[in-house]
Amino acid sequence: MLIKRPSDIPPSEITPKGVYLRRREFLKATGALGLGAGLALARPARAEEGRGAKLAEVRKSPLSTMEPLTSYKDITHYNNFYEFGTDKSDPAQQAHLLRTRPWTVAVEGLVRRPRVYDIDELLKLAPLEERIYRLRCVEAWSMVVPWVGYPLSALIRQVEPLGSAKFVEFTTVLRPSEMPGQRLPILAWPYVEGLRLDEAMHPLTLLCLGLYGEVLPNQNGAPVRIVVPWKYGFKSGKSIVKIRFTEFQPRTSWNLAAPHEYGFYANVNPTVDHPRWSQAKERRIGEGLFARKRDTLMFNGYADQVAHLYADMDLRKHF
Ligand SMILES: Nc1nc2c(c(=O)[nH]1)N[C@H]1C(S)=C(S)[C@@H](COP(=O)(O)O)O[C@H]1N2
Ligand SMILES: [Mo]
Repeated sequence: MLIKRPSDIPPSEITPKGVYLRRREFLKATGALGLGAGLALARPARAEEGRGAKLAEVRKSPLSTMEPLTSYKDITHYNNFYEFGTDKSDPAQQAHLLRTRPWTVAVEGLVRRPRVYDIDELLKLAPLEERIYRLRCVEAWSMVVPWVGYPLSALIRQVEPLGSAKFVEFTTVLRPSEMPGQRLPILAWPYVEGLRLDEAMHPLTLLCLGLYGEVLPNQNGAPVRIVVPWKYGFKSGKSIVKIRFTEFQPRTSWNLAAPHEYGFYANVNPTVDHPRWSQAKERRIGEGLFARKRDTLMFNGYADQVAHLYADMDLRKHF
């Protein structure tokens, strides 16, 4: 999101100079370790070498959208995962560097039963469901993704939040040796996101372990990520290692980087523009740059299920 432009304008025309410079530095940083763009191109990206392991016993959810799915190829090759670089194509090239096993997630803070979960425990904690959700990025594009996971509430119930817990903070793994973007001051690493406890408990909020019936590809946040379908994509932290319950609103990476542009709530809202572009419409990835844009829907189309969470809030103020 540091590339502050609508995605359908060629970067050469509009990319701010600072971003160009950062990108050059990024290539230098990765190049110095033999991981530069040239080499990465010479070697096939992991996502093309084969698909992930199939997940067994995945039920279909009635909460899925019926819209046509974005292709596996687009979902895995058009990514925001700044730990692997700021270009949409960087994560598919670089994310194989991340070792996703062994992996644990510490669940801590204001809970009665804090616990460290192994990824294999998380895979079995609740029945896996396929949930087809729209994903709306703050950059005014969208996709339709068949996620696999289960409601985050299943995990939250196990740890028993205390009455004082009002927010949940999600922290991505900090591993600069495997995540070249973390060697650069792109964001305050590790990536941190957060939700209010009632948002985290909402049945639409997923603890996500897969897509297209398979384990999550690294570039989509393996081995475990959050998916909050009514909020802009940046609220859904990838490759998380910590879930912490707090009394006060967490300090999140994007909100710290640019508080006037990326609010804590970040609910998809066509009537509240980003300071530098409209949020009224979106481009659906895979339809081509010249396809007609779609109208962005309030709460990304999930208003019936989630509007009540914000009944007394001014969504212009709490954007
Ligand atoms: N750790 C981490 N999580 C992240 C991001 C990131 O850069 N780092 N990008 C966010 C943004 S802006 C979006 S749109 C979604 C993209 O998810 P996808 O690549 O699986 O479509 O991931 C979100 N989660
Ligand atoms: Mo995004």
